[in-house]
Amino acid sequence: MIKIAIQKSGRLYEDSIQLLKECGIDLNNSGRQLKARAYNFPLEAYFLRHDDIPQYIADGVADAGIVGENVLMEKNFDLEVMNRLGFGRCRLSIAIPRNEEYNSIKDLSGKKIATTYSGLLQKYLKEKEVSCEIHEIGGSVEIAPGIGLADAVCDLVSTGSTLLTNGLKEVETIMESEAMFVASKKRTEENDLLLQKLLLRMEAVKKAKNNKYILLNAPDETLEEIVNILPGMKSPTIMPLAEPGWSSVHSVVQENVFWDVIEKLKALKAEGILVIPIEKMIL
Ligand code: PRT
Repeated sequence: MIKIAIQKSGRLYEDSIQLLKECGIDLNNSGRQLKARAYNFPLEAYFLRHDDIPQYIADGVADAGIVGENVLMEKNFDLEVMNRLGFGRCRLSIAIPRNEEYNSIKDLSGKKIATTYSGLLQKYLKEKEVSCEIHEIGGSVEIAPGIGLADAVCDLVSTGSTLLTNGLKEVETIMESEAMFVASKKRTEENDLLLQKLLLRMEAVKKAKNNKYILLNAPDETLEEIVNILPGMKSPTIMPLAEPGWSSVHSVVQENVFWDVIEKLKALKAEGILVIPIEKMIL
């Protein structure tokens, strides 16, 4: 049985549960207990406060878990990063009152900055050779300048609307963050085998999200060029159509180059292009 730590409630909860579901793992968590067994995989989930998760994993109480990169970097835990999960994306930024002029980081010199991420902020300021007063607070960082507690803030930003509402503007980005699947270095060999099974599923789910299945019809004279821009997993499937001189091509295209590829296919006289989401992709 592997023990996986997941945020109890908050920004990473839904996506974490959804990811496990897509990996074929259904948790018996109807009443939001602190612990839940999976019906169909030897896995037990612990629902914890996000900030506590790295410590539980480092101590070997949980074998692995899902946690924001920002918290891992701030607390510098000795954990193994198994997979970057692509959700919970945000950035740790410094922000100042919107009406203040800002030219460079030197403008922060001597200022008081409120944050819950004093470790990362301190490291950043040291690298930039700027000296500031860091005021560590537990939450609601963004109101600090408005109530006279600090001149600037260093906090997580995703849409930027919290900064906007509080009359602040982002001036420096310290790091970009996303949720990560991390494992304890104290895990047993037996649990590592289960973890590898889970990782294979996670990878299949992630790859499927990053790729689309594509079907199209093309005249035979452009097939060779189409094959070159549609490499697929090994190579595309090509089948002749009932109409002489035409073929059907099936392949897989990465999401990040999708529209570029479509434009090239159109230029090569491809027609009837169908794009289908992939549920799982196992290489
Ligand atoms: O579970 P626990 O209560 O202990 O933890 P928590 O309160 O820190 O959890 P939560 O759910 O707020 O954050 C968990 C993790 O989600 C963070 O450590 C990040 O890795 C990630 N994450 C992603 C975020 C955000 N986006 C985010 N926008 N965490 C917090 N915010 C906050 C930010 O602090 C600010 O108050 O949202 C506000 C800004 O959002 P925008 O959209 O207005 O810019």
